[in-house]
Amino acid sequence: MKSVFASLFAGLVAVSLSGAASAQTVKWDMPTPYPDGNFHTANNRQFVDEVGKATGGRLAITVHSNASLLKLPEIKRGVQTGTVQIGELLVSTLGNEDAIFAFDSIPGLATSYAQAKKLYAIAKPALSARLEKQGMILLYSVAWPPQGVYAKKDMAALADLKGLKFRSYNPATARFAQLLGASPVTVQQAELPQAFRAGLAEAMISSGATGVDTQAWDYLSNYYDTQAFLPQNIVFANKAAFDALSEADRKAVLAAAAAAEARGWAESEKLNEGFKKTMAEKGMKVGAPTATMAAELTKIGETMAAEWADKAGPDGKAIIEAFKK
Ligand code: PCA
Repeated sequence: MKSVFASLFAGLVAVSLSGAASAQTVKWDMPTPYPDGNFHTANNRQFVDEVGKATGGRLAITVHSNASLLKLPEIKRGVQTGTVQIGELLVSTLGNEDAIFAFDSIPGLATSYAQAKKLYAIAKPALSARLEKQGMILLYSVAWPPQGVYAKKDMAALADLKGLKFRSYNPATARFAQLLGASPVTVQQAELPQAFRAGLAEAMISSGATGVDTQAWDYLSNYYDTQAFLPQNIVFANKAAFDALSEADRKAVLAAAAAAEARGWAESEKLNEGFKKTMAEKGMKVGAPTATMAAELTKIGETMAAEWADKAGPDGKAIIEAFKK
């Protein structure tokens, strides 16, 4: 008898607890510009799972991949105004607003994962402060693989791109195109195959990850592994939405974010060679840049580093100095 009552009572407690939990479930929407097969998206989904588990389901985040909810240029404002509570974007796309956000897109400055990680660690307080000032909190960053040059023919030099329509994805790659004597055209990753097929773009700089995501072999034929820089995606949240969580849930989000950052960087590095291999298997010519290309890249990098230092003010100067130490 007693045990029946005990289990009935336990059952009632469980029902009322789960009722309370679902009443308190907070739902966040998380737009990202990148598709489901992308490694950033996979990493974000794991972050979301871990947050769900660690908060006992109190915080449920829905990932909206491939620019399906908001397009990249809309994501920052979406998070800032609270239309969505959390989002992912390529941080350097904000480079016109403040050059600090483009710390990662200077060719030749940080060209390996170790260097990019060092640069990020140095720049992070400045990035965080700018987002906080605008009512947002930086949760984690993950680097794309090193950037290489995609073309439709064999090239001896980057100067061969002169006069071509060069797809750019941020102010720095638009400047890169100009310095090559090419015409920059902004195209989001989600629209790449259509843009190339329509002849709106003829060459670009990007990672092997994007080549594989968008099946570059259908519209491009050459990949020069210039390893120019490693641009980063950031995941960030609306500060008021974050502050509205309980302390335990805020801690859970930050812990899952730290894990996502470590995992994402490791994944990016681990997958990099495989992306290039896949492109080669699909028939693209994948190889090292020529000596001429390497020299051109160094020169362009020097110009862009000087321009960036001019624009990025004292914080920018401090970042470069600390990085070169
Ligand atoms: N892929 C993204 C940004 C950097 C990268 O490697 C893109 O091409 O849009």
